[in-house]
Amino acid sequence: MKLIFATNNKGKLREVTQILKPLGCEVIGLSEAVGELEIPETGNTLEANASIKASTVYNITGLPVIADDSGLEVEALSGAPGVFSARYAGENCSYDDNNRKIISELSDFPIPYKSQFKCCAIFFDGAKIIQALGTLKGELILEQRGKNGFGYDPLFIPDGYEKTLAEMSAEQKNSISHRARAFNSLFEQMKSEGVLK
Ligand code: ITT
Repeated sequence: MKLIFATNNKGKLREVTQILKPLGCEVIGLSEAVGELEIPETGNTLEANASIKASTVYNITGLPVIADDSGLEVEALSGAPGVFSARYAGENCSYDDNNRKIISELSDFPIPYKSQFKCCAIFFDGAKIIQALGTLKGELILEQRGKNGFGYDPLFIPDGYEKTLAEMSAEQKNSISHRARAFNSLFEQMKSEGVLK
């Protein structure tokens, strides 16, 4: 089955392509499917934003779409950056800007810096909407370690591990990540609802 993934995030596209390959799905990114498109994320929740991305791209293409809205919640920061994870340090900021901002804000707090990644994955084909949530709990460190992955990966050590997500291989991150959990669960539901062809 061919699916359009309503994302401009190359890190997400790489991960989800790998997660869905064994399930026989071909994933096409937004730039390949429709060219340049920025979708305003006006929702207050991951679910609302994932749904906005999926329905916007379905309305343009008329093809089955998957989307994900995801973010990092830091306990000491009362759940921030949450839905604002992508632009925590401001519009058009880099991953490095976001990581530096988190480091500077957390330096006033005692360790451990308990946190969790969340991912809301969604499927929409004009008729059916299916949704799944994945979570990964861990702790942040105040120095960036590792070059793999994207976003906050260099600061995040999953519970039960010593490496940051950015020090893990793509396969290892995909075996435990919030995104893999969300998309594997989404596909279980798609199979049982008969939309996976
Ligand atoms: P699209 O909306 O085009 O999919 P985006 O990067 O704007 O791309 P989100 O609005 O869902 O996506 O924001 C997710 C942000 O949360 C992302 O930019 C990272 O900063 C962070 N994030 C999400 N998943 C992550 C992961 O697996 N590792 C590290 N950071 C992650």
